[in-house]
Amino acid sequence: MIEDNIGITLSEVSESFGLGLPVSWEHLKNGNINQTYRVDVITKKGKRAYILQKLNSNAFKTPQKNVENHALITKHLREKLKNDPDISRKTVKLYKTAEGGYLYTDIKGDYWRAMTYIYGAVSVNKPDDLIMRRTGEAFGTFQSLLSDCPIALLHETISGFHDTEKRMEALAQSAKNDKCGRLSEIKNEYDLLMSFPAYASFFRKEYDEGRIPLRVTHNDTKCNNVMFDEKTFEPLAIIDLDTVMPGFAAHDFGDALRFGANIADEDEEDLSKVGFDMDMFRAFAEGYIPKVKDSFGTYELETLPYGVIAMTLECAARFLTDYLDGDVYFITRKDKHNLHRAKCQAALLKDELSRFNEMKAVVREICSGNVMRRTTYSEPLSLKMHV
Ligand code: GN1
Ligand code: MG
Repeated sequence: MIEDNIGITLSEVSESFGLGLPVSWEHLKNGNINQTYRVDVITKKGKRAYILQKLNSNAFKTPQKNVENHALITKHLREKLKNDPDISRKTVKLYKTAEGGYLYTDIKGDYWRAMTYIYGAVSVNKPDDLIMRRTGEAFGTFQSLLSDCPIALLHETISGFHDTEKRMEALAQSAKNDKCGRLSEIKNEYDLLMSFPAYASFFRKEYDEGRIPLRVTHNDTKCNNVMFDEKTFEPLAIIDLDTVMPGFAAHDFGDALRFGANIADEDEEDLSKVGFDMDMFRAFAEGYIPKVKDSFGTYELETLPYGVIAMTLECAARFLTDYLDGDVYFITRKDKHNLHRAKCQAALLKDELSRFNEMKAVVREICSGNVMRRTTYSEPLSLKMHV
């Protein structure tokens, strides 16, 4: 929902970052948490676009940590990409206010930041196999470029963000409270999600027992968080760095597939349309694994498919929790939106579980270099229709 007087607020924010007065603006509606706008200002060199973003202070309690993480990651990436002629489109710069901070607080107390607008770039909501492969390459490259980023300097912007067990406990608590009287509507999904405690605890145990490391991970690896060149569909930059934190690589792998390998949309109401596409799984894995293979141990690579199950279970639980709590976290765009999202993720989870052994076999095949069947990729031009 666009708030009243947003044009005035955007002007004030834009000026406070020294960008000038916007002559036009557009609300970009991809995200479920923050509010994002493109503003156009007139400069001596002509019209220039920037991204202004209002941080969701319910999700992000300490916005200063978000911008500090963002600045740290960007500095690290810029150092790695310093010889790349297209560096300005491959990293997202944060602008400073006259006071020297990365945040501006408006009259209502909301926090804003200003960032680079990447020219000649698009994001994709419904990927095809080529986009999935390139999304895999992009997140694999991101992972590998950040492998030596000082993890101890990163803040936890949301505590326990991908602590799946904690998410399941929160769901159980919300069901117990049932403060909106919605529990009876979600009983089947609730019982289904609660029946997989071993998947919910899998990564915590693997880490506790020293079998997998913490890495700098993105934690929100939907394909629409990759910007692609609008002509070649080569990946440019990874955006939405709010949840870059110490985490498990398999969660990044899994979340990308939860979103991108679902044949249907994330909130599809017709559950007969929901399903997990193994060709998309293979395409993403063929992009991602070669980029990380040398730095991950064999065991860590084998855990990647568990990330798909854990992230789908967790996301279903989060949507269901928010439905029970009265839709207080995710932006909702239609009636019972969180309920539809949760049902869709639960249906996807069932299909993923039936494909789990196949997922493991594909990962093993790619890791061994002994590829039995490679995805044949679509032509880049056909992608236009998915944007
Ligand atoms: C949120 O706002 P967006 O779309 O980038 C959420 C993710 C969920 C996703 C589900 C900070 O991401 O964790 O997977 O919605 N981000 C946060 O679409 O909670
Ligand atoms: Mg996000």
